[in-house]
Amino acid sequence: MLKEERKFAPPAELSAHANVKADAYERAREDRLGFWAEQARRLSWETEPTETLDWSNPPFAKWFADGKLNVAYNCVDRHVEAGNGDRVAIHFEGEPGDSRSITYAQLKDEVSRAANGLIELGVGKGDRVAVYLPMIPEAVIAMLACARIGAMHSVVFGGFSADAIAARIADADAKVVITADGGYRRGKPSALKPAVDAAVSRFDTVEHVVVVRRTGEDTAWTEGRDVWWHELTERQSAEHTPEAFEAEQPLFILYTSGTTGKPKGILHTSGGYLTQASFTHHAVFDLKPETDVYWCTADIGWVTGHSYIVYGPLSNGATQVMYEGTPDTPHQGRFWEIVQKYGVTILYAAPTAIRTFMKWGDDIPAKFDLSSLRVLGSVGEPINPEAWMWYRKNIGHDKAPIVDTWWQTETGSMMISPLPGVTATKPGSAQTPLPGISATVVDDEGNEVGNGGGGYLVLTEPWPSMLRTIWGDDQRFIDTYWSRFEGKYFAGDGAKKDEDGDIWLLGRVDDVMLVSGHNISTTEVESALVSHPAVAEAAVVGAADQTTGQAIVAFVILRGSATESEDLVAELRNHVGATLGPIAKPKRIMAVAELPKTRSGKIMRRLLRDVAENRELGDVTTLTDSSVMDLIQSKLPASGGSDD
Ligand code: 6R9
Repeated sequence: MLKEERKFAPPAELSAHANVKADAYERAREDRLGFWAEQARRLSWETEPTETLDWSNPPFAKWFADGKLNVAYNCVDRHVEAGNGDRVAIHFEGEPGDSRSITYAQLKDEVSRAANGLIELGVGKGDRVAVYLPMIPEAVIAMLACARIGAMHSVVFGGFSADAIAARIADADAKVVITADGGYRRGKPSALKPAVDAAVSRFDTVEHVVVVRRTGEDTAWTEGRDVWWHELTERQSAEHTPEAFEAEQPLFILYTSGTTGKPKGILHTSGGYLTQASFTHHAVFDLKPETDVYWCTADIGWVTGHSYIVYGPLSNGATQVMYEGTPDTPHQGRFWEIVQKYGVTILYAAPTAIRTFMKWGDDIPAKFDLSSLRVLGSVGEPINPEAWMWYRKNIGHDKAPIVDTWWQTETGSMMISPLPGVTATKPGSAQTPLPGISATVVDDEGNEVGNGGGGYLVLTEPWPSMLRTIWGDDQRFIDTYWSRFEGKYFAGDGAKKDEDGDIWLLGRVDDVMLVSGHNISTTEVESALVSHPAVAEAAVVGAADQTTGQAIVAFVILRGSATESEDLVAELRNHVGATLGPIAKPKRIMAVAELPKTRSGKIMRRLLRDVAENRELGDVTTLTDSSVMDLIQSKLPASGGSDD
């Protein structure tokens, strides 16, 4: 087990004025449902709910079932009605350097026009709308317009292939697709509509494709089906009266493949989802809407973009930054330049980005004024202690607390995380279930492990923003999440509890390696590698091995000045051996320039396993950049590492 002794107390000033203090844990423990009923009152309901949870038919939950609300009203109109119409909702920063700030009053008009536009196209309550857009404000507006009229959005990552779009359109039976001519990525316009055209041509069920003009490049056009977003919305009224829907009205479907298998359409509904997204955003980031400038760098097509760009921050009346492009365009300091420009106070990013910044070097963020930052967040993967410390020192200047937030598409919102004004944080640990959340670690038989023990992460009580099912497949919902351990939600992640009972995430259980009868977590070996000064990022997999069952194969990205050599490989192996014990020493270590990642930055170890075992690559449709795999494969001798 990796040992971590460091601990950082919350800043006194932040603690004194924290939105949520230590007593919240106590209150939630005493009366969990009462606690959530109280959080639901953060929202504006047309009909206040009197019921909190209906768990009479597990695992199908209903939260706040007799309440009625409009999600878009909660994210937009009510802030205008409260006198905050002039507050900026979104500072948009385009990759080429164009920028535009949208106030809540303007957002209300835009969302209303878009809602009226969708109605004109025949979209109504319960219909599905696929959204395939770059990171531009229209993505937020489109999602809220759907919510406003009770239609469900299904956002597909901009950049997925035509096949991936088609599979998602078909599964959800979407009747309208909202896309753009393109977006800017890495300094160039990158077309989006051709992939939509290719996907949509396979169905006769898609009635309209609405196209936002972003790049102005020539775009093929299907008369009668295609509609320009600006033409559609400009002819609409900016008035639209939001109808209140039942709390369990479906809000969206979001497909997750995780890192394996056929995508699952995760279904989220309205009242419970918004309650927890709003509460966690308020609690975990300590957002003060009057003074904070919040920035979540996630893509809108990832659940993090849904809950922490759209629904959480907007329901809380936040001012936020939205950035279209990549962190290295036009230079590797782009993120820090944006923090400086807008005086960003709260930053939420993924470990993969943080490790990349670490690789690029400390001198880059050092050139910018980052003194406005007061809370830093991490999400998407376990953050290695080394990357955590780098983030704290070079971005947070040793003062901003880091909140490592564990959650999933399925959980809808954050579940395990420090509270910045309460928790003494530990590098690499997500630590404690949030108030109102019940999570623990169990062994193979489903028995809770004691402190110091390891096993599987489970959630033991329902929570408001839980997925309600897998779209069209209740049985798969039951099988995937509720069958492994009786009465408990199986998250699919390995975890351990340290001596204080704090939770450490150890990676997906599908990725756990079995070496000579020992379970070894990918996260721990990767963290040990990253703690060596020559390594910026690492991915390890278990590859079939005749003597040990599986052998550990490591792919590493070296830091700026380091170069691959036999000596370095030997040193890294010994370093892992010294940190974790000889059993965890990788059998092979290869330096690579890039690792295969999903669009949300998760390493696709499954593909690395294919490489390490000399197999043909499995499904690569959710990979950000498929050329990465060619590079990695070209490094391997034809015999690969496998003994087969
Ligand atoms: C929000 C999101 C979910 C999986 C999850 C876990 C990993 C996310 C993490 C983390 C360790 C964290 N994960 N946050 N692991 N520490 N703070 O990422 O949703 O894309 O559905 O992925 O991501 O493995 O099970 P999603």
